[in-house]
Amino acid sequence: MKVVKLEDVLGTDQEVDDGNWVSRRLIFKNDNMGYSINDTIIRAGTETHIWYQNHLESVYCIEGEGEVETIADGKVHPIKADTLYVLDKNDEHLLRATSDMRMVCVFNPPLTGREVHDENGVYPVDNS
Ligand code: 9YT
Repeated sequence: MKVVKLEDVLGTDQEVDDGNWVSRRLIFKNDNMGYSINDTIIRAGTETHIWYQNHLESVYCIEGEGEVETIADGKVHPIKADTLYVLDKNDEHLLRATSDMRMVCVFNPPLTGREVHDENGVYPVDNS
């Protein structure tokens, strides 16, 4: 087994800053677990368009407050600590943070570790 500490990821290339958010990538594809896990901070006052067409993602909020608007139905889902949202239909959405939000993000298939969003809020499919 292995133990991964956030402090060992900070300041390395496993810490990916996309402006609206900074994603600390704890395990990813090379760990061969079939999923990846990030500890991500969504910065206060931001709105991010996200549409993971190639990945399923579950997001557990452990700090902060904000909301998710699902584009297909226009529903707004308040998110705060101890709330999990599950993008089980590759849902296109807008993520808005009222305060800094700390999220535990699980991706299937796993991220390679270096992804940032493209202009449509998508991470590319990894065929390697
Ligand atoms: C919650 C969310 O999807 N934020 C965007 C960043 C992404 N989850 C990541 O790579 O950690």
